[in-house]
Amino acid sequence: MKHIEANFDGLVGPTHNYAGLSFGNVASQNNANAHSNPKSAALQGLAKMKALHDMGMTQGVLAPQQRPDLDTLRRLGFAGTDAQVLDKAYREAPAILSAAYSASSMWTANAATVSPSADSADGKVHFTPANLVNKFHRSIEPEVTGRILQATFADAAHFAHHRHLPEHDQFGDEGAANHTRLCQQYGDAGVQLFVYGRYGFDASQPAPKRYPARQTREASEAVARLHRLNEANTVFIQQNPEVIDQGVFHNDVIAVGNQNVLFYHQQAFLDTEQALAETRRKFGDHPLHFIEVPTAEVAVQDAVKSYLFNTQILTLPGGEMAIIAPTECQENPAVHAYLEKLVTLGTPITQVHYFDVKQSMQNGGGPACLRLRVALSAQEKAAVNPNTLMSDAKYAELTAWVEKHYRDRLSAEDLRDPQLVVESHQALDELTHLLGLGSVYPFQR
Ligand code: SUG
Repeated sequence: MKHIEANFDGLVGPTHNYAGLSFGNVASQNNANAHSNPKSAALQGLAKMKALHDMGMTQGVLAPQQRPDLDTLRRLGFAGTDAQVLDKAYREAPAILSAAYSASSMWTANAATVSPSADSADGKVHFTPANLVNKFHRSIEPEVTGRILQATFADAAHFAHHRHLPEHDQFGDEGAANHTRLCQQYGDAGVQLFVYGRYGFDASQPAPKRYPARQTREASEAVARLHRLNEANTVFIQQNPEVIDQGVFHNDVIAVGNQNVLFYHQQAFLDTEQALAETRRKFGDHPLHFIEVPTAEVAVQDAVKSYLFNTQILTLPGGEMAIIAPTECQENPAVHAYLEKLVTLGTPITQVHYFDVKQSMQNGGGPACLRLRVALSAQEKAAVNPNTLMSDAKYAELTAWVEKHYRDRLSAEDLRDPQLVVESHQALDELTHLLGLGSVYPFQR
């Protein structure tokens, strides 16, 4: 039976803005208060999805969150009509208002951790939404993320959905951004690599000093337990705290895997030798490619600026692997030279395709942040909500929907405009029909 890996990209929401909300994420901090262009952000995302669909990949769409999150603003004491709530928050706490408006759910690599059925003891595909507790604007995502995932993967015969982990920093969980799966073919049992930034319950262990480590080991272990994985098919690897302090806020900024390829920077992990030896042992006696990028060729700073590792590695229908990279990789001389060379090295990766996702990149989200991978059997794929799958018609529909509803410029001041709430709700209400999701948003309940 043929198994595939689908990419479910986050559709950029109508309130995409730059608010400098993510301490430790250099791009987010550098672009704080720049003007954003939600329309072009959403169209850039859709163009990437359509291109992957055209390459013969299975491509899905995950709906954005309802923003602004007025319930959260009210919970924080901003009272009155919607317009009054916005106005008070704008005057008294503009940073909280921007958080309530953030379109950060577009980075669906952080939506959840997903384990395919081939690895789980009960033969189901498991989903655990990430609690994202390290950043307030992201901590308000998991409830609705869970609903969107359930509406997309509804069939309980195939899909198991878990509640997000307890909302505390000791269980900080950032989802698939710190998780990658190695396997031969997608339907074969694989090895899941859980990469964490620190221990939540043992302060004597190494940890970064400048920027936060968002993922804890205990959170990774809890997700592996929930997903019914076992010792033989999991490896827990600590990220190098020094690179977190240089802006590597998720492991997917410094490493990415696909099938039998792990592509990573020399400085990515705390104890690389041990991590790779354990991975190789658990992977078994099959070809496995560790592609290590040396610091001498690409410095960590260049990796962070260009997002060389926040690329998608795809297995194309013909069996070759392609890298989907942001255009920033083309513009960075060291990174571009490395990629030109990589495709000639005799590894499974033979192609590089560049995409303009600048609107997302300026908030620290590359091609890989924008997608959640879900490996599926033919039967499981048939059980996915068909309205969420990309097709020529779906692309045309969603593009027209963006053109109709989205603004092409948002500044911090625009966030006090009550009309933006009305516009966003109208857009999202229509979207739930286009994607056949039912009433997933608070304003629809
Ligand atoms: O969580 N940026 C996101 C970027 C997430 C990237 N995801 C992965 N690497 N998988 C974050 O830091 C910025 C929002 C702002 O500043 O307006 C933001 O949330």
